[in-house]
Amino acid sequence: MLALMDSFQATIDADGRIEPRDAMPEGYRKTLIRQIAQHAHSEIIGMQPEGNWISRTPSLRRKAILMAKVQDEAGHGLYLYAAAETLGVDRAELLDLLHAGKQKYSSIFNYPTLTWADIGAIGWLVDGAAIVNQVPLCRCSYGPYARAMVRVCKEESFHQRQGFEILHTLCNGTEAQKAMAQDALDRWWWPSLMMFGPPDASSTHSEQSMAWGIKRHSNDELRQRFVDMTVPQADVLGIRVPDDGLRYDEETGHYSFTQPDFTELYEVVKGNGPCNEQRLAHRVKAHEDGAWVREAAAAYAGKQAQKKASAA
Ligand code: FAQ
Repeated sequence: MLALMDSFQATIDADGRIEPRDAMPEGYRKTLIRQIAQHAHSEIIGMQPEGNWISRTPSLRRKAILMAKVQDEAGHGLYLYAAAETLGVDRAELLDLLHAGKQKYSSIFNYPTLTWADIGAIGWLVDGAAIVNQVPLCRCSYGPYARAMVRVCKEESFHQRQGFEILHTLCNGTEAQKAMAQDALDRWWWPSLMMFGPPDASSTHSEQSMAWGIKRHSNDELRQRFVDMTVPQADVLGIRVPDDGLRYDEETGHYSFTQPDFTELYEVVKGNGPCNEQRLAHRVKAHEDGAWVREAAAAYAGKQAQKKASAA
């Protein structure tokens, strides 16, 4: 066993990939299950805030685009549950844990989408933050997670552009439309910064996850990267990031900015955000309503297996 663990460490040290059949410490396996499951749950719960606008898009073109985007998020959830299953868990088990409130999903999806501009803000800011967080995960030390991330990131960058384009249209429309875009930025800016997790000093998992090559950058490094990328985009839109402390530092080449109120993040993660109850109740109902589909698929697979066995 010691030799097997030596080979795990040697692979990590050489920046190689750990594959499902390789030996791995139990802590590594558990950390990956926690993070990948949380990520998968975020993708499927993340369909709800945007799904809320599919029947109310301003045009047929916008409806087709939004439906495709929401469907992509479902696909991301599926790749991620499949990646988690390579670690020896079952997706049904992970969903039960989500429904029982024992596994988390991203805090960001507990905020409401009040106007059409919020759909633009989700694409621009939330998918934008997701890209900043997930591009380094394409180099994660666990092979199946890293490979899933490559395709996810390609799709997320398309999502980010569609969100930006919605806001660009609004910002070049009437005064009322531009005000709607500003209001969306005002409400989504701080929750987007919180998506990167607690500050490094309070992050429980970062140090170990970075040593194992699961995370490549700390929460604060990625938050900074997101601010540096996004502020010039807000300038292009002609709307203002709601932070009086925002300054560009010529010397460092980075923006200094006000940190979000992390007590709000902890409250939302604990279940006290504006939409936590609604999101989970909707998810549980969708799961229960879909039981007959799962049962039918299992019955069909059983019949096919029987047919194959009797033909052999
Ligand atoms: N929300 O020690 P750390 C998307 C928890 S996908 C909720 O720093 P870690 C696509 C954390 O789990 C968005 N909980 O943790 C899309 C831990 O609690 P635990 C999801 C949070 O894991 C777009 C505790 O706090 N992306 O947006 C949050 O090292 C549009 C201590 O934190 C991913 O999941 C939070 N924001 O770093 C879909 C990416 N932050 O488990 C639809 C992969 C922290 O000990 C529409 N995940 N916590 O009970 C990651 O990169 C990491 O897991 C972090 C957290 C960075 C999220």
